[in-house]
This record gives sequence, structure tokens and C-alpha cells, in this order.
Amino acid sequence: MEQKLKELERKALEEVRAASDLKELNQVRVSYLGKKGPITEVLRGMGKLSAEERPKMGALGNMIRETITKAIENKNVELENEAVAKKLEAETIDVTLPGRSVATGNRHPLTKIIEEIEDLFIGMGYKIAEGPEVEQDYYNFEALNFPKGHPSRDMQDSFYITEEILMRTHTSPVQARTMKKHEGKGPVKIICPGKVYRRDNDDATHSHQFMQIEGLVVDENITMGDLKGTLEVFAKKIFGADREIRLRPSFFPFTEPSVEMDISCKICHGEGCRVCKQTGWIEVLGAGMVHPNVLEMAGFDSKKYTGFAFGMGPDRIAMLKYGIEDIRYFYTNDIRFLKQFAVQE
Ligand code: 2U9
Repeated sequence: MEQKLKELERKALEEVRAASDLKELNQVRVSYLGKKGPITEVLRGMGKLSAEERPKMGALGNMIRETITKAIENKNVELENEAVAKKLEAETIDVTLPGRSVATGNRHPLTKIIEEIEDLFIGMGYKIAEGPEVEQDYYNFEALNFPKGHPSRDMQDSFYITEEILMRTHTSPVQARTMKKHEGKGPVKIICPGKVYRRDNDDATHSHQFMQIEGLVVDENITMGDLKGTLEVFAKKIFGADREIRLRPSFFPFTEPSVEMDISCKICHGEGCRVCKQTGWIEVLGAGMVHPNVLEMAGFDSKKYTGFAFGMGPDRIAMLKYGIEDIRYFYTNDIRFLKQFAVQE
């Protein structure tokens, strides 16, 4: 019996040593120390032993059980430590690795240019005014000195909803509405950005929907000098301090006199080159003194009040500033085009 017990001890200790994880170790514990295990089985035969041998074998059995229990406990600690070490190793984080960059978007080039222009005029005391894109014929044309049936209407064909309702062809109706709200009292000093619509065939320089920013100042003693000074500040801020401006006579129904503003060509500085079509100048915007008819229709006394107005297309401004060749790039949302404006965000 002694031999059988010692043999069991040897085998059990060997199996404990060989256990590679906690599950296997538990199996060893159950198979050797359980109630139906081989040690109990061997000790059951003690009845056949002499009275002298019996307590000896009982004590040996208990000692072996204890030895195996201790060995299992030690192995348990060893395996647990191993498992923790393995887990720690697997989960090690290299804090020196560079982080993954978060993909961010950027403002649309038109939004950028519009916000830049807005900031400039806000700095000069202007307020931003907005209005509906679906507009009444009255505010889009009539109030701006385009009478019904007048040839001046031919310059701006629109998309009509009904005979009297259309997609606005410019942001000028916002100025007309704002002036009316002032009930004949100045000053009015506003900047009106927004989308406008024209019945045009799309090509590199035309789009049936584009952006406009128009400005309007109405007060006593406003002169053409105020207009010229304002436009000069605008041109130098947006295109660079080294650019010159010039005003050429023009015609708009809502202004009299009307002008167009050019800036000196940045490539040839006025000498004449391919970019400026040999003129030395590049056309940027239109402007003028508010027509007395427009002042009167909006409820202002044209003997007491004068005003200036200007209008520009941010699409054209952005094309000139960033050297963009085709207006359609703004509206087709090719990510490769848009991503180029992510700098300085
Ligand atoms: C009111 C009175 C006057 C706004 C003006 C222009 C000249 C002009 C065009 C430039 C290019 C628009 O984007 S574009 O096609 N605009 O040339 N706009 S003066 O004059 C106004 C507006 C409203 C009540």
C-alpha cells in the first residue's frame, strides 16, 4: 500500500508540474484529491491491514494529500502570475507611437471668401442682412428701377415660380427690403451675402446658381468719394496692398452714376499680359450711387439722402484670388478640389 501511495504521489506531482494552465491544474486536483480519487480508493483497503500498520498508512495518505495540495497551490500561483504577465505583455501600449490623426473637413472656398469679406465690412461698421431666395417680382425688379417690360430686365433672366414670384437674380432685393424697414430714416449700412439664380447655360464662367455679396450705405452727405475709399480698402485687403484700383463708367438700373471697378493685374502690374488680356487691369465688381428712383421707392427723401452700393460675385473673387479656372468646381464638390483649401484652417 505504501508503494501504491508513493507511486500516486509521484504521478500526481508530475502532472501538477506538467499542467500548462489553470484548467489543466484543476483537472489534476479533481482527479487526485476528489472523494472518488485514487488515494481514497487505495486507503479504502486499510481495513485489511494490521492495527499497527493502519494509522501509519492513514498518516501517510494524509501527508501525501497535503503535499499534492501544496504543490497545486504553488503551481496555481505560478500559473496565475504567468497569465497576468502574458496579458500585460499583450496589452502593452507604446505611448511613444505617433497618434492617429482625426480626419477633419474644411470650409468651402466660397464660404472662406464670403466670411473674409463679411469680416472686413463688419470691421467698417456694416451689419449683415439676409432675405428670401424665392422672391417677389416687386423686390427683385420693380423696387430696383427695372420696370415691367423694360429692356433692362433682359440682362437677368430668372427661374419663375409664378408670374410674380421668382428665384432672386441678385441679392439687391434684400437691400430694398431693409431700406423699406428703415421707414425713410438713415443711416443704412449693410452687407448682403447669399445665393442667387439666373437662367444661364453653365460653362467655365457661368453657373445658373452662384453667390453674391452686395453692400449698401444710405445716409446724409454720402458721396462717390466714400464709395471709392471703401472699394480701395476692400481691394487692398482681399487682393494685396500693392494692387491699384480704377473706376470705369458703366450702367446698372439701380445706380446713377454707375461704375465698374478694376484692380491692377498682379502678374504684370499694369504692363499688359495674357492674364489681363493686355489691358493691365482685371474687372472685379460693379458699384454706383443709389438711383434717386430706388431711394424714393423705398421711402427715402432723395433730396436729403444719398447712398452708394456695390455688388460682387464671391465666385469670381475666389477664382481671381486662388487662380481657379472653372466656376463649376465650386458646385461639383470634388473632394480633391475642396481639400486644397484646408490650409490655414
Ligand atoms: C439697392 C440699391 C443699389 C447693387 C449693385 C452692382 C452694382 C453690380 C454685379 C457684379 C457682379 C453682381 O455678381 S454680379 O453679377 N453687381 O455690379 N450691384 S451696384 O446696387 C444696389 C442694390 C440694391 C437697393
